[in-house]
Amino acid sequence: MKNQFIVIEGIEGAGKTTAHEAVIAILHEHGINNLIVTREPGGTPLSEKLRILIKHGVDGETVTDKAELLMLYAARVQLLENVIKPALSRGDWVIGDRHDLSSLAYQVGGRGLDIKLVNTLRNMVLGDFRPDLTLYLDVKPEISLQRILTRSKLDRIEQESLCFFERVRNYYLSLVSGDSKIVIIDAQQSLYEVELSLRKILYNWLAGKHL
Ligand code: T5A
Repeated sequence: MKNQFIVIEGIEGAGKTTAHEAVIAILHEHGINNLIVTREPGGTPLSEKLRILIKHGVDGETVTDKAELLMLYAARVQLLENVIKPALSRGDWVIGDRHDLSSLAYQVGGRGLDIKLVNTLRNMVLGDFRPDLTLYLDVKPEISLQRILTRSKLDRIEQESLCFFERVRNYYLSLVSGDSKIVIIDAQQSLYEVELSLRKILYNWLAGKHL
């Protein structure tokens, strides 16, 4: 199999960071060592600055939903053109912590922005570039938010209501069904069981079997 772009998606506390490590280990077991990891928003010097603005805003000023969307796509196009596409051209594998699906789930599903606006921006910025495989970790917000409550300080988006994360999750679920390049994983299982699921999916996928 030629090098691929694999993305891990899900709401806060779904276990993406943990899954990332499992995916890398599984690829190593297949002799795939030429890989890079990315995160969104972030992953380039400019995108990391935008990440701070997206997550924390600026004191005394409301971040509008449209400004949030534009910052996310500015960060994404920097990462795509300066890191992801060059890596894929070199023959490296790319493992992404979030990509474009997050904007549909959070900005359309969560914030309620018009899908036509997001699709127009998406087509202009990304064209037809899409991940080869997306692993969507599905978990109820009431469970995942419990997992992140131990953090000392929640950021601007993490402070959103349970209803917001329910809308995000429902939108994810609506996008996942019917897309053969997105696989859903039950992230309410134990960490061990999630890793077993990832292992099974990736072994089949790498062997070219239908998912
Ligand atoms: N955003 C991002 C948008 O709104 N639109 C976009 O287009 C994009 C790209 C990014 C923020 O930006 C928003 C979404 C986000 O709000 P971030 O810090 O990168 O910010 O946030 P997340 O990506 O959500 O990262 P988190 O760390 O919050 O979630 P993870 O990575 O899914 O969770 P993880 O792996 O760190 O696990 C959290 C805790 O839960 C435990 C772990 O051990 C850890 O302690 N855990 C489990 N415990 C029991 N059972 C399991 N199965 C567990 N899985 C994990």
